[in-house]
Amino acid sequence: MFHISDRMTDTTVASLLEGRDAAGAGVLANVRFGTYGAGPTLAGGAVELPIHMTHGRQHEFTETWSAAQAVTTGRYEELVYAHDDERLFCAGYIPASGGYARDAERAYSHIFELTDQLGFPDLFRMWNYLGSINDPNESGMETYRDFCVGRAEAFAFHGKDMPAATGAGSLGDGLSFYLLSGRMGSATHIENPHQVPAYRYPVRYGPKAPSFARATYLAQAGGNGESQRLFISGTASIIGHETQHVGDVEAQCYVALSNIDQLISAANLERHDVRIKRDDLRFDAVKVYVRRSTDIPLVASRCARYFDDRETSIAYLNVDICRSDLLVEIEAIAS
Ligand code: 3EB
Repeated sequence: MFHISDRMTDTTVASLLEGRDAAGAGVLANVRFGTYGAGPTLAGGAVELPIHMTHGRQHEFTETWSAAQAVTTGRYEELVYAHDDERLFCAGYIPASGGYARDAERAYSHIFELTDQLGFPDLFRMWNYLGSINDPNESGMETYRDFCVGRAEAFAFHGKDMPAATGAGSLGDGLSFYLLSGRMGSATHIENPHQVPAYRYPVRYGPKAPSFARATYLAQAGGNGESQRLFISGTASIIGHETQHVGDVEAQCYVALSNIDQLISAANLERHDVRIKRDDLRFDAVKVYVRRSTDIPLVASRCARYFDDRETSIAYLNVDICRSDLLVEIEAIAS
């Protein structure tokens, strides 16, 4: 259901939710990681969402979410969506203003109304990219913490389980977000025993804790040959709830990768009753967020080794990260 086409190398690498090549099947959405951002639109029967995430056109790429069956599209409040029989893709954009809490709460409430109404109540993955993520809002609160307040209130009010997520900066203004949701009972959320669940972080990281799980496992959809997926959240150099190795990108990269290792260890998968074999897992759709552009070569060499970049597409994005002392954050899909 997913592939990245990288203009620079002209390769297309697939992590298809269907477990087979989706060429010719419909498309739910194209997320364009490029040189500008804008609100989502419906074009040619799919959602289009441009996000300002690259400094130059040579680094642009498109994440394409394919459909397994006929696609239905629509709009609801500030949201634009597309779904097939099994999955809903939904996107939105909130322009920058003095603060995000109220707008984020509204947007997430609309997401829950929409996913419930359309019969895709199980969120399994979300991405939130915020401009000026570490800068203060008009009342002096950091933009990311401000966003977390509204998101947490919506999750609490609607009593929803928190899925795997990425929170990172963008190079533009405003909040660009997109998410995937499935049928009732399709998602299993996973925590890392070495990390305090993000939703239980102490208040020193912000008045409301971040609302996400460390990973979400998406069960096999019935009978169409579709394979299972493990969506790994943006993962950073945090043990317990504390940032490790402030200022040392190599050590942060190492801790982030070992956090992924812990998350997908056989013992942890078993603990969460996820019946996939660690040794059979293959990574795809890896995205690595790097705060300082000069760190990218080092981070890339470490990630290429861990993920085996002959087999896996890895995109490096030079953007800020939610905690100002974090230098690198790594997400992936394992299947
Ligand atoms: C962390 O572990 C690093 O707020 O949605 C990673 C993934 C992070 C998702 C989010 C934040 C989010 O706390 C930051």
